[in-house]
Amino acid sequence: MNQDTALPHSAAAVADDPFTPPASSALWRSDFLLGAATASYQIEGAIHEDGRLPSIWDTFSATPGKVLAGDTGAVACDHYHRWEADLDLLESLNFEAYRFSIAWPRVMDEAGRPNAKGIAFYKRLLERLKQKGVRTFATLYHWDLPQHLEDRGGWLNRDTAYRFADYADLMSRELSGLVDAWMTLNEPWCSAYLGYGNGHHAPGLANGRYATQAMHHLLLGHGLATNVLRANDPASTKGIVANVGRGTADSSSPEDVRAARRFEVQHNAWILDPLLKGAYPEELFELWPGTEPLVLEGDMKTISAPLDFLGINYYFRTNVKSDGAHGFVEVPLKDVERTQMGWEVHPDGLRDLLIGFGRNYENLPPIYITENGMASDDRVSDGEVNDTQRISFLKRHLAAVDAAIKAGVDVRGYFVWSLLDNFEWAFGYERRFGVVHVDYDTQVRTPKRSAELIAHFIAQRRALDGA
Ligand code: IFM
Repeated sequence: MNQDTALPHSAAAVADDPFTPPASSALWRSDFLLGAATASYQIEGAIHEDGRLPSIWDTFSATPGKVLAGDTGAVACDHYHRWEADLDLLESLNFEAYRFSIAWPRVMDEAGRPNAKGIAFYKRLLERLKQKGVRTFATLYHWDLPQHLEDRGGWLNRDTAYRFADYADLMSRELSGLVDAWMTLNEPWCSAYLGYGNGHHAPGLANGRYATQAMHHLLLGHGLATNVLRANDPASTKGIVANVGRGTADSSSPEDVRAARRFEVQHNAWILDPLLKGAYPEELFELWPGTEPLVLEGDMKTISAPLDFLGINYYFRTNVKSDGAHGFVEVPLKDVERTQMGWEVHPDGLRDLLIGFGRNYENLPPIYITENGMASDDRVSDGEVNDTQRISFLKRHLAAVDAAIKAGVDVRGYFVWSLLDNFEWAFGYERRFGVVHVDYDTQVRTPKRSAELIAHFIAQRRALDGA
């Protein structure tokens, strides 16, 4: 087992530890999993290697004006070639679990036949994680749809949901026994709304009706894939990951309170209601009249198949007021702490959402916080990165998780976003979310102080546990 003492700057980093949770925190329980997360397109690079096909993000990022500074994922963190060293780094930071995603265009050809070289990459990765005793959380879809499927309509085409189930079938036969937890989709809200509703993400379409139809096919794909995963890999757990947003009202007027509720309907209930209640929230279509998707008989039953866990990604809150009609408009708060993304730091939002989900969904499955973190303009100085805002951010969000657990919500683990600085979609490489700094010219990795403090906390837990 790696000790935190093996870290380059750990003695200095932990001398005045501003991170470790208080003894009363539920996070000291050794069965509360602490992990780090990444996603294929954001770290792998090697987009033309070993038979990988183009994805919608290759196309989108190569389109002028779509991504800041014209950045693309062509090289990213070069993880496809550096995966062994990256897993050694993960281990040296004492992370107990690793959440990563599989690139669909790497593992299947246009006819749906397996691509042995692409599959072998993920097999090697998983086998190495198993050797290291790291729990494996694999996401099937973190936004890199094969371009040939987009050319046939992408998520607007119902057939894509069935192709997704075929892909889940292949992966769960090939990787059975190596994955502890499967996640079908990462953040369907982003795929549907940013991809098809406002065009900020690939494939870059902007139409409200498209967004709801794409969401329906994404969720259908999730339900079909979940059944397949259950049949092929019964020992693993199966879930889905939703990004959730906290909306608060700018005033106590009934209109503003309704606007805040509708913000959360649009961000949260749009996904969680079909999954956990088997129906879309009616208020969604009051907010967006005339956008009801085409739903076939049996779809909602497929979508609401039981989940073993729910992944929750949380980043910030949005303060809103009524738009004078059915919806909401953002009223940015002044004098609040923000991150490099401009997102407000609001840990209470995570606590309140978790407690609210517990009340609203009587069949709420166990929860993992599958992403939480922040971007800052981190620089290496004398070989170190002192990311003080992130340390405080993570500590406060972990305290919010602890508060939710104490209020009765079953939260089983927490993954920091992200292990590495990486390709932050439309913002390219400028926004740094990693607990490990990446120099994109040299590909040198430098653990930030936040990483060292997390490693130190996990080492303390292990020591107490006698591990
Ligand atoms: O980088 C993304 C990730 O891919 C999905 N969730 C939000 C992160 C930060 O924007």
